[in-house]
Formats: sequence, C-alpha cells, structure tokens
Amino acid sequence: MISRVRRAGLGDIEQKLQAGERLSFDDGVRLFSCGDLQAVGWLANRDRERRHGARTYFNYNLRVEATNVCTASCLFCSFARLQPGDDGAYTLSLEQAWDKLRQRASQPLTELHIVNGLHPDLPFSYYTELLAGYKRIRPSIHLKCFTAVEIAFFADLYGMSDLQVLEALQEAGLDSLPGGGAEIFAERVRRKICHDKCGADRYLDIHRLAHGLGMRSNVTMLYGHIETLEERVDHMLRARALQDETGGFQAFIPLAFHPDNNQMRKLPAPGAVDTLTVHAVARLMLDNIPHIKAFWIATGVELAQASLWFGVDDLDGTVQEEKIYHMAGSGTPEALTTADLTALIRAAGREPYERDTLYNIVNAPGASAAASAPAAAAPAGAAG
Ligand code: V47
Repeated sequence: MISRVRRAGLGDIEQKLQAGERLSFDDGVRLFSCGDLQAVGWLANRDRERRHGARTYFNYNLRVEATNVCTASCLFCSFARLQPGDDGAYTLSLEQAWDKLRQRASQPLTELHIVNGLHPDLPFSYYTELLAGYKRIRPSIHLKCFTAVEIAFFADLYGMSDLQVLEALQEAGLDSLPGGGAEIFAERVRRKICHDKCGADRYLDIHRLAHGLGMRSNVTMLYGHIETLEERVDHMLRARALQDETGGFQAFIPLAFHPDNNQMRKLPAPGAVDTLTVHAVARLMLDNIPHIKAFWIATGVELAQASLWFGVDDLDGTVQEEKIYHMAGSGTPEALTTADLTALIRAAGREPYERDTLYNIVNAPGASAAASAPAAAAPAGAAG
C-alpha cells in the first residue's frame, strides 16, 4: 500500500503522519483532491487502528426533538416550520417530552440527545424544566442537549449572556453539548445557507465556554452541498484550533447533506466515495480529536459499516426517534437496537463496544482478545 500511497502523490503526507507531525491546510486539500480513495482510506485506517484498534463505539441513546418551530430559515433544513400554526409544526408539552423517557423505563438508556428548532415564544423555564424533569425521571441519564446555535438563540431571546445560559442549563441538568449547527464555518457558505443563525466564531466560543464549565461536546460538519474542498479543510482546522485550547471535543461528526424537501433540493446528495473520503480526511486532519463518528442515519447503515475502515470508530447510537434526516429523505430506519448495532459492527469486521456519552465502556459484547485494546491491535499497515 505504501507504494500506492506514493503513486497517489501522498508520500510526504504519509511520512509526516508516521513521524507524528501535524498535517497542514494544503495537506488537507491534497488529501481531498488526490482522487485515490484507497490510499487516503488506508492512511486513515492506520491512524484509526493505532488509536482504537478494532474497537467501534456506540451508545444506547434516545433522540428527542421537542419542537420544530424555528425562526431560522436554513436552506438545507426540511424539519423546521417557521410559525407555531404552520402545517406540520409541533411543540411537545413538558409532559409529552418527559413521557418519551417514562415510556422507556425498561430500556438501559444512557443518553438523551435533544435538538430543537429556535422557538420564538417558549419561556426559558421550558428548557430548564425539561432538563430537570428528565433528571427527576432518571437521575443517571446523560443530557446532551441544545446545539451552540440554540444556546446563542436563548441568550439573545432571554437577554442573557451565552455563559449565563450555559450555567443555568448546567444547573438544571445539562451534561454536554451536541455538535449540531456547525454546518460549514466559512462565512461565504453561512451567508448563503444559514444567514440568520449564529456565526462560526460564536458557535466555537460557546463550545469554548461549555468546555470551560467542564462539559464535553462534539463538533459536526455538514458536507456535500455548496462548500468547496478548501472550506471543508478550513472547517476542520478551526475545530482543531479550539481543541488545542480546550481539549473538550470528543467527536467530529461529518453530516451528509440530504436534499429532499428543502430549498437546496436541486443539489444531488453526496455519494459514497465523497462520504468515505470526508470521514477519512477528518481522521487525518483532526489529530487532537479522539473520535470520528459516522452518524448512521446520515450516511446510511451500509456506508457507516464501510466507514469503519476509513477512519471512523464511532457510530452514534440507537437514536430511536429521528425527524431532521427522515424529513430530508433518509432511508434508514429511525431506530437500531443495541443488538442491531453490535451485529452490524461485527459484520464489518470490527469489535462493538457500548459506551456512555463520555466514552466509558458500558458493555463490550464479545470483544475478542485481539481487539480489546488498541495496543493489541494489528500493527500499523496490516490493513493494507
Ligand atoms: O445541525 C439539518 C444537520 C444537524 C439536514 O453531537 C442536515 O453527537 C443533512 O448535529 N441534511 C443536527 N444534515 C444533527 C446533529 C448530530 C447528529 C448526530 C450526532 C450528533 C452529536 C449531532 O443536522 C443540524 C444540521 O447540520 N441537518 N438538515 C439535511 N437536510
């Protein structure tokens, strides 16, 4: 494989990686444009196996989207309804939202992931009570809730600082932030596809503040629409720079654009090669972010499996209810069981590890001796 990597023009990048040197902006652009998926994938897989061996993480989680009423008009969004009375608009009462957890009393869920529209009329107490109620129902549940975009919206709507919002939500039970809302950090793209929500600097600053409060978070990248390869690399490097400061990001999550039922529906969805390349390049560029996650609802289940050989070590979780992608054309199921996730990871030749949100192992269903620890993994290069 090394000779193929050299033929692809990536020999110097391979050497940098071998020497533990950080890749540059130009390296990132070259990885994206080299045209040899196998070569890029092999490099990413080598890195992935050095970090995690064959381990592949997933969690037992539940997604709740409490409202789709949203004042923002992102062109890629199929989920939002602009006004409370619009066709298809909904806002769960607190009891309805809590019922989603109560109804699953017998499930050993470890995480609730909540993402909402930017609702203009709800009081701040809706969100604090939502969190506090979930903690009352199940004190051990990890609450990964509200994107940085939602935090910025709350601050502006309720006349608070971003820090005050985070502190109040943390007091009510917030444990970490999900990575949504990042889209593409480049101003050129944001102006076109999501001009009326918080900008990249504020998104990153809110994650910085959350990390400062001891919370962990994720960072996403919406790819496969109008962004250039350079803008993808720029996005990754901005996430990497913040991670150098705080160390608070756990996972980078590329999100494949889904074109159904939104204002960018004329664009094609990104293909398999692009999806595998994005995940692989992310693994190589983000030397300081421990996990690269393929969100199986966004990639599709089969491609998520394949991505486990292209830098990915995490598949998110059981999810159970999902609207953002299904309204935008995702053909996956809305839920997978832990048995499904275990089986599909094994079928891909990897070892499943159920984790909690903070990557503590909850259950290692059948880790083999060879795969149980990164140090015992196949030596670098074995995948080639
Ligand atoms: O911010 C919206 C994206 C995100 C579309 O942190 C779309 O663990 C594709 O952030 N096509 C929400 N993407 C989901 C998200 C997420 C998912 C899984 C795990 C985590 C985590 C976070 O979904 C939004 C936006 O970037 N999105 N519409 C669409 N049509």
